[in-house]
Amino acid sequence: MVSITAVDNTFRPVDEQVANGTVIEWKNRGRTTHNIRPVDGGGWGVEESQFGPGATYQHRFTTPGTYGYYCSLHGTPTNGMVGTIVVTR
Ligand SMILES: [Cu+2]
Repeated sequence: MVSITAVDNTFRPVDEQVANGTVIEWKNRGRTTHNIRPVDGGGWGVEESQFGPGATYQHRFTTPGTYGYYCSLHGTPTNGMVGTIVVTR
């Protein structure tokens, strides 16, 4: 499993590369609520109602590619609280 931390107001690390099939866990270590929204859709991610301080969210990507995401409360698809997952073969 690979861990990504959400703080106020960035994801750390911003860019992460994982092998296909790896579980990724995001943990909110900030004091405020965040969310995770995929830039290109796809049905993964978590809404702020489920991602308050201390909450975790896990997802496993099963298709290689580049997956951008962002927190819509503190960013846009291209700016602010954004991150990228690169899934390799
Ligand atoms: Cu946020």
